[in-house]
Amino acid sequence: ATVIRREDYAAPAYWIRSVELTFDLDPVKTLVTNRMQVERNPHATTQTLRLDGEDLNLLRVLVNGESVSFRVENQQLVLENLPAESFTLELRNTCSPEKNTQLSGLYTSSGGFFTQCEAQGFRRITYFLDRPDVMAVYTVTLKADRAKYPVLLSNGNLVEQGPLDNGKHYAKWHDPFPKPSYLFALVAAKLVCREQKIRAASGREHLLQVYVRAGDLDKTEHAMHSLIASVAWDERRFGLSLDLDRFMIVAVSDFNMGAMENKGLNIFNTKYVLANPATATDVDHAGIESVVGHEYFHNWTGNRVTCRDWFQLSLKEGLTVFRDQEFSQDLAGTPSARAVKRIDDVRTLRQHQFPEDAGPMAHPVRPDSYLAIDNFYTATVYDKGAEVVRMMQTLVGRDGFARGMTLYFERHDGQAVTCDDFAQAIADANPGSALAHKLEQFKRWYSQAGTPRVAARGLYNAEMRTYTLELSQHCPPTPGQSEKQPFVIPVALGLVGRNAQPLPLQLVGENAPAGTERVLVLSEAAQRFEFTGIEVEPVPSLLRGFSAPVILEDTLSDADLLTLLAHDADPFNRWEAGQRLALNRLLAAIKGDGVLQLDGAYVDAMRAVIRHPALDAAFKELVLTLPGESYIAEQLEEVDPQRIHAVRESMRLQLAHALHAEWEWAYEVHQDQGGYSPDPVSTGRRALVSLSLAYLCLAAAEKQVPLWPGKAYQRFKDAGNMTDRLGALSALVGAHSELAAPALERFHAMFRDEALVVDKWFALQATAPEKGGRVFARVKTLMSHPDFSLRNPNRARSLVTALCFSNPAAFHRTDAAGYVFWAERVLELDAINPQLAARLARAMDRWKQLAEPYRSAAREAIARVAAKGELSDDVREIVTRALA
Ligand code: HT7
Ligand code: ZN
Repeated sequence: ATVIRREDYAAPAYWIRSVELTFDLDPVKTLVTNRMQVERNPHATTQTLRLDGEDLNLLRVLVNGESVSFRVENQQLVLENLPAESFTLELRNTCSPEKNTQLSGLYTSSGGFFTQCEAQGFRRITYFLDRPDVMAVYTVTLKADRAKYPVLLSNGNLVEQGPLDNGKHYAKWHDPFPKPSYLFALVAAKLVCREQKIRAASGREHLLQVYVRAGDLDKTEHAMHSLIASVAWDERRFGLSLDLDRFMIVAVSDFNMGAMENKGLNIFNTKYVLANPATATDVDHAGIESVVGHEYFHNWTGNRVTCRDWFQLSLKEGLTVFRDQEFSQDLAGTPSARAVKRIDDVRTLRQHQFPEDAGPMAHPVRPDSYLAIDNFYTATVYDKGAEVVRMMQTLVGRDGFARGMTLYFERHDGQAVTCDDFAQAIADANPGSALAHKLEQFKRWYSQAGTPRVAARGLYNAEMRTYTLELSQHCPPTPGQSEKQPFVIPVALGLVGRNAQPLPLQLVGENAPAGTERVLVLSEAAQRFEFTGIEVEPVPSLLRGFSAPVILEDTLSDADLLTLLAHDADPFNRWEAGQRLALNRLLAAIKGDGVLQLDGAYVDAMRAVIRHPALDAAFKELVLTLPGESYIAEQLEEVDPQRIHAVRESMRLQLAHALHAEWEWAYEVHQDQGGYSPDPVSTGRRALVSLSLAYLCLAAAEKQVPLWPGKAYQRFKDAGNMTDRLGALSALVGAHSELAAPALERFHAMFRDEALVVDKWFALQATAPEKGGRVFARVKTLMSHPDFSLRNPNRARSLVTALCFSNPAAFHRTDAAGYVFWAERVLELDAINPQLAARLARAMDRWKQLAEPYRSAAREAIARVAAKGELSDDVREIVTRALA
């Protein structure tokens, strides 16, 4: 195990300009012939060529057609005494796709062949300079049994195909765009496809294809629709068009992540392709839209311009997440629907990235070192990276950002570049902007880890009619970074009058107000901003739209928060005020005597939200959903997961009773009219109906009244779509109703052949609110269910990951049984699929925050994993950091 450091980057000693690959596909032993045109890098200091290779059987090495001497050491093929300038290097090797349970490289799934090469899977197919700055033109010939593998796909254009002897056939593909090896892909399988021709705004015609297994064709319409929308959006918003005649998506049921942006041949986890109203929820539909968009957008941000090295991963991932978030917001349309999407994205960031930034795996958006690069496909690189790009847009404006993107492609199309190159292009296209003035300081967002805290204090001077806002920032230490320099933080704000009107914002020294919303730039450790002409004492609405990934520490009172909840013109801050009202009550009880007594002010405010005539159902549902247990835990110095669970459950129950009439009303008036459509309005209505039903069942369970559980069971049986069916089932399970067990049984019987629905069945049980250890016991029983397997990542996640990450009260037990379960699963998985094992290992990241007896038991479990001799680098990196 070697630590790789960013500061050690050096260009390769050789370039590979083109590759001809031939695959004789066989599950047991696939033969790979690899002919490369290699060129010496005149600037390199060494003449030794070291090609990466892993789990390969090397058969032959020829240089310009002649045998040469070579050696294999440390998973590298080493060649010396090579010709002075350019030469042909031909290799032959075999690999075993069927034995490849890691799902990295070439592997089999449901009887077909698939590849996953990012980040370092190509070296598990053949020896290569497997690094993103080596870009080559690929020509690929696939040979395979025709009956078993009728579809043969690779990147680019199909140039030839035909029959071969012995029932085999072949296909030859050529990709004209030079690409790094991580973007290579092949598929050989029995598949069918939905296809559609489109004419882009540029006038060029393209063939779009979505490949799936034969029974799944009726679940491809939404993915195709999302792909068409993605092509149109990138042309409209950024002037970026599709550069290929054919663009393919292939669904595979064994996949470590969501999807992969291989050039012209995206490979997707089935979860992000397959959907119809009967099997997929609204959330699934939204996930498909954003992942299809994300992978498509990578064609420019990632493929045409790629990363120089893996430390620059956020160059493509942060930017592409930003682009897919903007895409979904633009498709959502109305300001309210856009805000709902933004709230959702911020919730994700807070749930995953904030804890990461506060734990042992904290790292900068552009990390400095790694042991296993697969461990750095993180919320920080993706989601915080997207926030960094969003802040750039906030600082230069939407048009300025589009100009910056244009300059970025003018400068770097066809290159492998760095995060610095990207930021430079955005700044250079906007010379007068705050970004350009403070670019070096702004780039601390790339180099400093940790979530900054911004403290805000406002002082109103009624006599002078001024309002002074004092802002200060500090960032807590993170592993390896004890001191932090100030960040450039855009703070979008408005001032709300007590009588609800937005106040004009004029800083002292300015001639006129600059509207009722503006962006302040906090770049010092502390700064004051003085507004003039403020006629009434305002309530500050800070960080509107979550304009920076920071934790805001202000002094807003309950009354201030109630004002913002009722009147803020910014929907994000309106939601935020509602969450903070709930959080304040939860935290007071958790830190106090553990008893929460809901007050009239909060209940009345929530009642007003539910009954509000102008608010969208989707927004109401977000306001009325209490902060999650993990998010609550992040606000505490010392965490007792059982206490958090008890207090939150008590608040849910009181809300269920206090607003009973409102839940009934909301349930009745938001019922679907007409057929299913996953648009934002219908989605919001369904979400509010499901939330109402959950509260109604909860209230009924306590009073042992069967009316609402009965209605929920009926709705579960009669539902016309999966969103309503799962909503009703989840209401029964969440209330521990007697009807939950028969409903679960019925659900399984209905969908036993739909793998993605069976995943939901497992996940629902693993995330049910814990009551007396029943949920944990059920998960252990489900481990032996005939449908359960650790080998399929979706299935493993649906039960094991769901329990360990999403059900704190079931996982963190005083008898430590949850931790023992975790350690056993991590070790078991590590032998099959280290990437997946390492992700599960991270369930213990925040162990140091736990109260006793959890803390000691957690440390012991982590130490037990770390003590195991044969650990993968992936898991070793996680547990070593956790124990440090
Ligand atoms: N760029 C893709 C990353 C990815 C991946 C990384 C490691 C191991 C397996 C993987 N599958 C896909 C996904 C994306 O961000 O678009
Ligand atoms: Zn991506």
